Formats: sequence, structure tokens, C-alpha cells
Amino acid sequence: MLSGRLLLVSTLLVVTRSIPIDRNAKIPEEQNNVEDKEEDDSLDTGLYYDRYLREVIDVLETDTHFREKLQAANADDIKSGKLSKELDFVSHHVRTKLDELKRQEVSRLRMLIKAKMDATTDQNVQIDHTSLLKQFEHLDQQNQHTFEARDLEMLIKAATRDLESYDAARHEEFKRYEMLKEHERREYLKSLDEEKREKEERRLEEMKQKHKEHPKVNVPGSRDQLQEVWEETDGLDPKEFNPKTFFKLHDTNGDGVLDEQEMEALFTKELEKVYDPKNEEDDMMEMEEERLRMREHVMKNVDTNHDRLVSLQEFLKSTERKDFSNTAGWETLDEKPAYTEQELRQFEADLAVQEAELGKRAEQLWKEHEDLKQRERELQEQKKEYQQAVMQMAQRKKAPQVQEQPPSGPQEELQFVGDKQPEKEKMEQTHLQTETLPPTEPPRNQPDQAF
Ligand SMILES: [Ca+2]
Ligand SMILES: [Ca+2]
Repeated sequence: MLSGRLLLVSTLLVVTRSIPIDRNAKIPEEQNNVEDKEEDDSLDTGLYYDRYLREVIDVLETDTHFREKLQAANADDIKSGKLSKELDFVSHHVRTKLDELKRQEVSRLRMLIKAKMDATTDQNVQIDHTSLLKQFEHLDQQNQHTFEARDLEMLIKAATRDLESYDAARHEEFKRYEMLKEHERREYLKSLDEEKREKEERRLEEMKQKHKEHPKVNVPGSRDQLQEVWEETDGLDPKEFNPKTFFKLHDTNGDGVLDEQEMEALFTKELEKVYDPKNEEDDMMEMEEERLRMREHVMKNVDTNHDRLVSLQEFLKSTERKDFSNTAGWETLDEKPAYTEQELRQFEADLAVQEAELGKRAEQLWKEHEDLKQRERELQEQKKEYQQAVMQMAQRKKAPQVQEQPPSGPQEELQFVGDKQPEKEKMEQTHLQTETLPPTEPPRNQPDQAF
């Protein structure tokens, strides 16, 4: 599930993980590790520095002083950087571990930079790591060796900001997906002849209508919606609906709050009314977008302190709201287009530019490929010529010895030496002979030429 990746703001990640403080007390070492591992996987924030973030938190949690401060701190203290100051009081070996983590992270970022540079520019350019490291805002690049309060502050700020913009980026991505889909649909229809096009248009319209036929979707977070989960998922008596019990049941990791993932799980029942992976007309990308919209709707109304978590208190308060009794039904995303016609035209224009650029690049690459092939052929030719030259030279060296061997008596040897031919010509002829005639046979035409 997509939503699993954008779980918690780092700050709350810190808070929520520090709550079950006795969790490790009676758990044997091995089992404890397994549990930590599973938990780590489920808490993947999807940030590119997720691992660094989690390792820093893990190390900080080993410090008793910091852990105590964490439990006492609220989300605002953490976000404002107040908590970061406590770093000055953590024990020496914890600081050493953090320094080590930071050095590893800096080295990882350097490798990223290098890989990026290798892929984009020529090898001879000197890499200015310090200036390039500035683009990463989750650590202080001025000091690349030790982990300081500023690093913790920057890490928290970056993670908070990045996670908040994550949802916006997802909406944007979805919009582009929908526009691309529409663009491809139109291009496809254009490629058909009139008769086929009309038939295809009818088929697509029918599919669209079929998708729209579904039971009423309850407003997320409303009594109707929660009661349906209570009755159908939890198998409980609708007459006995109790918000507090409901909250406890769906706080599946038992940390006292409903996080975004636990919240989104509540909408599965509603989403299944509209989306079925077996149906051609139901797009699962749209289902995930719908899930996100639902979560945002609930959070907007319920998460009053904006920490991206729903506490029991916030939840109970929400059941007193007027909106809780809303029975009007939820307007699904297909009822409103995700983009305007103008946005689609702009998107198509950008796409055409990109395609043209890609085409140009492909052409250029093809030409480079052809040039390389030609160069290779030339090199092969050169190599052949060189090999021939080497062979000839070797044979030239051998040639006088062949002549000195008297194959048919000393007489011929004398005749050969007295030859008036220019040296070069004579050599070449000798070659011809050695090449064309078996080496054991005596040079027959030599005497004729001599006289
Ligand atoms: Ca929870
Ligand atoms: Ca909250």
C-alpha cells in the first residue's frame, strides 16, 4: 500500500516510538531484534535519508537522559528545535556513535554526488563536494565530522517539511498520471478510422458508466462510515457502537494514537465499493488517490493539533461535531476532473517538447554509435595493415638466410649475390617466392631472372 511509505513525521516517529518504554525489558535479545526490524520496516518514511533518520533516532533512544526529555516533550518542542538542545547532555559514547553516523551519511551523499556527476558530465571536472553537499538539508554540511545539535534540528525540520510536501507531490503525480492517460486515450482514438473510433468511444463511455455504478460511499470519519467498519469488519453489533472501543480496536500497534496508516486502513471498506482490481473500468491508481483524499479529509477535521496523528481525545471530540452525522455521501474523485482542459493542453505541449528532445538525443546517440562503428572499422584496418607490416618485416629478416642456404649448390648462391636488381625490388621478389612457393621447393625462376 502506497500510504505505508508516508507514515509519520520524524518528530512523531520519535515520540511514538519512545512511548512503549518497557517494551524491551523482558524480551530476550534475539526476539527484540526481530521486533525492531519489523517495526523499522513498517515505519519507512520513504525519504531518501530515511535510514539515517532512523539510525539517529535509534542511537538517541539508547540515551536515558534524551529518552526522558523526549517523553516529556510535545510535538511543538520537537519541531521548534527546543529538543535538539538536549543533545549537549547526552553521554559521550552516544555522541561518538552519532558522529560516526553522520560521517557515514556524508560519505553516502558524496557517493551520490559522484554517481550523479559521472552520469551527467565529463570525468575531468573537479567535484566541489562542499558546495554540492549544500543541496542536502538534513544535516549541517559545514561540519562534516561531528553530529551537533544543529544536525538534529536540521534533520527534524527537513523530515517534517519533506513529509508535509509528500502528499502534495502525490496529488501532483496523480494529476500527471490522469493527464497522460487521457492523452493516450485521445491519441489512440485518433489513430482509428471513423467507424472503429465511434465503436471504441461507445465502449469507453460504457466502461466509465459502469465504474460510476456503486453503492453509496459514506463520508470518511462520519458515524455511518465508522459504524459500517464496526459492523462489517469488526463483526460487532451496530446498536452497541462505542467510539472509545472503536479507537482502541483500530489503534493496531497500540501506541495510543491513530497514525495515517491506521487511519487509511479504515477506508478499505468504502474503497471496495468503488474499486475492484478485477474490473477493467476500475483504476487502482485512482483508488490510492481516493484513499489519500479520504485521509486528508479526516485529518483536516480531526487532527486539531496538526501532528499528523489522531489522539483518543481528538477522536472523541470529532464524534461530537456536526459533520459526524453527515449522511450525504462522499463525492468520489471521478465526479470532478483532476485537471482542466487548459492544463491538459499545457501537459501535451510539454510532452511534445520532451519527446522531440528525446528524439534528438536518440538521433545524436545513433550518430555517435555509427561514428564509433566506423572508427572501429578503421582501427581494424589499421591493425591488419600493422600485422602485415610486422609479418613482412619478419620475412625480410628471414629472406637473406633463405638466399644464403644453397638449395641447389654453391653456384646459384654466387649468381644471386651478383644480381644487379635494386635491393628493395629484390627483397620483394624474394617475398613473393617464399609466400607462393612451398618453402622446401627451390626458387625456380630466380636463375632465369638473374640472366
Ligand atoms: Ca497507532
Ligand atoms: Ca493530533
